Amino acid sequence: DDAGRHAAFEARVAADEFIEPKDWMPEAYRKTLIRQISQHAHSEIVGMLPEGNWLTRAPSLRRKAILLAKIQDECGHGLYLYAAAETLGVSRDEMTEALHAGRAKYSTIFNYPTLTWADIGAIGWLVDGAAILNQVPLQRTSYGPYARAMVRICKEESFHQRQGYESMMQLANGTPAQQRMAQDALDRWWWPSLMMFGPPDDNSPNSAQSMRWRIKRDTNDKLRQKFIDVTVPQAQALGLTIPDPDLKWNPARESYDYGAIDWAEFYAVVRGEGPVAKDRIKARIDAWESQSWVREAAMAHEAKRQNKAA
Ligand code: FAQ
Repeated sequence: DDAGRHAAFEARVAADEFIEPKDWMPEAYRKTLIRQISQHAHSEIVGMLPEGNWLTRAPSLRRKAILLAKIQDECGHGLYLYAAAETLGVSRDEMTEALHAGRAKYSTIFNYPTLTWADIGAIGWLVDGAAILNQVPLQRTSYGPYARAMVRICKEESFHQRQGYESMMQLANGTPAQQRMAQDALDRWWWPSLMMFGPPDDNSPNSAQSMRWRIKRDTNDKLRQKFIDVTVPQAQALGLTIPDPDLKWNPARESYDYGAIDWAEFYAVVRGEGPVAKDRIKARIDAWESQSWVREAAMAHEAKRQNKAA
């Protein structure tokens, strides 16, 4: 009966077993996973746009090759994640439709513009750095296909973070103009990066249930603090200043205290009011429409192949 299946499900989750696509699961568990995984997939795909903005203007062949590879990795991450969400009974087309119609969310961070080349380094260092901290625990999330997708994604994000930091090192040790550019990028990306972890725990409606179901393995605030603690020494090593006058080591907590995050800005961006939110969705819709011939050609080719086989 339903109560029995429910209890068995809860016991398996509590024992850290993976739940697989054909296993029974509560409808709310399925829904919250579709929500989180599809948002995550959309973030990877929309996340290609700010970086794509600099592809034709990368300062050297080496930097261009690295950036191309990184953007292609993000596309691959989106594909693994869409495939993981599809195992829960939602189609790729439904998810795409929801994104284009403004019904699906994607990370707030990708609604900010990439104004200079240093932003590409800052994204690798800070945005991929934040993404890794959030995603390493997700390798042990309770839904098997999501957890397995995260393993490869984390390996690639780790390379992305390193290349971003290396690029920042070059700028931070460069000419005064390059140093100013690096500092300006840190100034603009620092606070939005902290917002990637989501609202504070006491204002995070999904956290309690997602933690109980072991979809999330750590809370938003805990991961945000961890990110700050690992990133501050990295900024110091670059000789850059984190734009937070209240940032201070707290020996009792063995962590950094930090200043107030502008949550009004966060919620405005979540509502779709980010600086370049409209351009991002327009770019996705334009790509979907102008590339429809590729999908049609692939379908026609497959139909021909099947005819031949028959
Ligand atoms: N942006 O109750 P909670 C990347 C929403 S990394 C937009 O705390 P939850 C790599 C939240 O959905 C970025 N919305 O929610 C890359 C919820 O609304 P809903 C993607 C946000 O789910 C690097 C409401 O606020 N990573 O792409 C945000 O328990 C470079 C209440 O929040 C992931 O998606 C936000 N920042 O915790 C690519 C990681 N924060 O859905 C290219 C997986 C919260 O009820 C270049 N996701 N909201 O309508 C997660 O870990 C979680 O979903 C959280 C949010 C932690 C993001």
